[in-house]
Amino acid sequence: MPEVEGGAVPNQSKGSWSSFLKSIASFNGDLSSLTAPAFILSTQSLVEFSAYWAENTSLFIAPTQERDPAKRALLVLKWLINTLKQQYCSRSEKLGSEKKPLNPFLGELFLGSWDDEFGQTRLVSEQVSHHPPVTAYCITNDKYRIRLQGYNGQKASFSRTIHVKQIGHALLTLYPPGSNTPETYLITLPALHIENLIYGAPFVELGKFIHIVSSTGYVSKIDFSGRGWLSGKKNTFTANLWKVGSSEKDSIYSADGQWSDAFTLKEGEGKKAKEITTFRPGEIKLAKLNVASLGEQDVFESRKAWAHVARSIEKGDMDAVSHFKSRIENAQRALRKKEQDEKREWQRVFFSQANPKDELEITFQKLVKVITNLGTNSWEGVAPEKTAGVWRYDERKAAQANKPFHQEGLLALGDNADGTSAPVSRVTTNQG
Ligand code: HC3
Repeated sequence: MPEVEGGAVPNQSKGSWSSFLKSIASFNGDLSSLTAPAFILSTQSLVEFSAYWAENTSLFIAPTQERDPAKRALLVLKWLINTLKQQYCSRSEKLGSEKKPLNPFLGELFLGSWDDEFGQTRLVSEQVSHHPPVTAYCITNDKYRIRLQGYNGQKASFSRTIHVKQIGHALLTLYPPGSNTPETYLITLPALHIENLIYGAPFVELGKFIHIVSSTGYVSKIDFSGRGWLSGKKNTFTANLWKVGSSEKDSIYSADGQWSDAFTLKEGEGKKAKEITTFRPGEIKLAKLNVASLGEQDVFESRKAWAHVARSIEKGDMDAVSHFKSRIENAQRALRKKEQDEKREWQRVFFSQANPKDELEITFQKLVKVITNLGTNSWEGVAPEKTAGVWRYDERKAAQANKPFHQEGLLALGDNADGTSAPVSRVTTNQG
């Protein structure tokens, strides 16, 4: 890895950025083990990222209003392409670069809701595993009878830059107008890599492809090509939607363009395709996510739990950052030890392991087969050994979920119940 080439790296951080780049070149694939300089640290934890799936509430609920199954599948594709800008560009656009998010601790929660003309869309995001790190989420709009749930972990490697494979998948379940029979869409997750590291202003580019397969018999494939060979434009993609049994060449719909800027939806495929509409994700109105104030949050809720760390990052006080991180990490270690001694497992508040007998799982297995039969995939959408299981939203648990979410309370974060700080026994942190 060459030396820092200036760009966005503050003068006083050039040395630490250079060391960071060197450490990346030899890292072991565990993104949380990277020690990054203060200017590139985010105050936001990865559990918050689940919100990107449904900030465009109008597009999220749109398929529930469409009677034609092929058009419904197209609306799902349109919603998904539109989420990509939020998922993969919004932080760079807002903060000038992709920062290093906080690594969620086991049991960390991010809860919120979008309350707008489409009613309430509720978000629940929970860190269900720490080794390996896995975040599960569920987003539900009861009024429009639609739910997205999923989970993901990341596996990173280094070759010229950081490459990240996402392990996990998402499941969208909805009811077509007037129907009480649910339909399900299985969504795979894109591979990504980090560009522009050397200049200290990293951003994400997507690679390879993803699929959406539906229980109604449609398949969509989105191919990502980064900066297009022909157009030279970033974040380019092509997408096709076809009926299972026919082929991509006989697509009913297609789309191409830039997922971060403008793309065109078409009827048919290739030269014969007829333009339907051109879409600009940047023009979509995003709903505001309502999150409880810090005073109202449970100690396991992300922004409350990381408040000291976030404030220290904002102040650029790295000693305080590592002090407060160590406090959480040490408390977490103590909890894990206690669980081991008492031979019990940490209780997840909203999620459980999938039950293979559930209707959703039977549908899921059929959709997995559809993807496998496409023969294009070496996806890790179901690799239970890499995600500590297959995680699903558990209605029964959720109905009982009340604050305080865990009896361990403040102790889980290294604070005493009276609000004083527990001593930091070992100041070793692998975050930051
Ligand atoms: C790779 C990533 C963490 C994972 C982020 C994920 C895959 C999380 C799930 C969301 O649905 C989508 C998503 C978007 C962005 C992904 C992050 C981009 C950068 C971050 C690395 C851990 C940071 C590497 C450090 C640095 C300084 C190079 O940015």
